[in-house]
Amino acid sequence: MGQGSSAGLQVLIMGLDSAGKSTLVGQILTGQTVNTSPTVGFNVGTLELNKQSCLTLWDVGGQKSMRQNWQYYLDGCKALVFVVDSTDVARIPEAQKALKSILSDERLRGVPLMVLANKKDLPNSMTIREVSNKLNLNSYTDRKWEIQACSATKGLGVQQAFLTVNKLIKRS
Ligand code: G3D
Ligand code: MG
Repeated sequence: MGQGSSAGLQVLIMGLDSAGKSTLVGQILTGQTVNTSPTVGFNVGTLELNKQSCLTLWDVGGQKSMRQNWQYYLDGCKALVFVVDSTDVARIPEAQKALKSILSDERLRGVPLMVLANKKDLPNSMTIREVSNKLNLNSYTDRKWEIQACSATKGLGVQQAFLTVNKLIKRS
């Protein structure tokens, strides 16, 4: 991502395809549930939290074929938001591997991590404790991280999530 592309702090939104990344970004930027289609390339938008804080959100496509492109967005990244479909028990090992792989990149050293256990409106969604265990978050001792549940479609926990992201950046 280019340094001069925006004034905001660069925040990367990642996760497997269908986790709800584009819905989340649509919800926080417009306050509405937007129709999404599988993201090809990326979506970008600027979120003004308050007079002092402005986040530039990069929503990068999560399909397997896109993941090799993730590395191009890492320069200048101030926080990583990793979105998980908390109803998708079958794919959480894949999410764990994808997260581990991104975080092993030198450019993300010390960059804070926000994990969002999305789709909490659905029955059978895993608790944040379960998601946290399955993603092995306790192993990430060399960066600040947080996990919260949210529902991107209902807008639950979404505002709170980005306020936390901002705090993590300020403290990192
Ligand atoms: P992605 O950008 O991570 O690939 P999308 O994911 O934002 O495109 O969302 C994938 C699907 O999950 C969409 O459904 C979307 O409506 C749904 N979704 C996203 N967030 C939530 C949530 O919090 N709760 C529920 N119940 N569904 C959610 P479709 O049907 O369009 O594929
Ligand atoms: Mg998408």
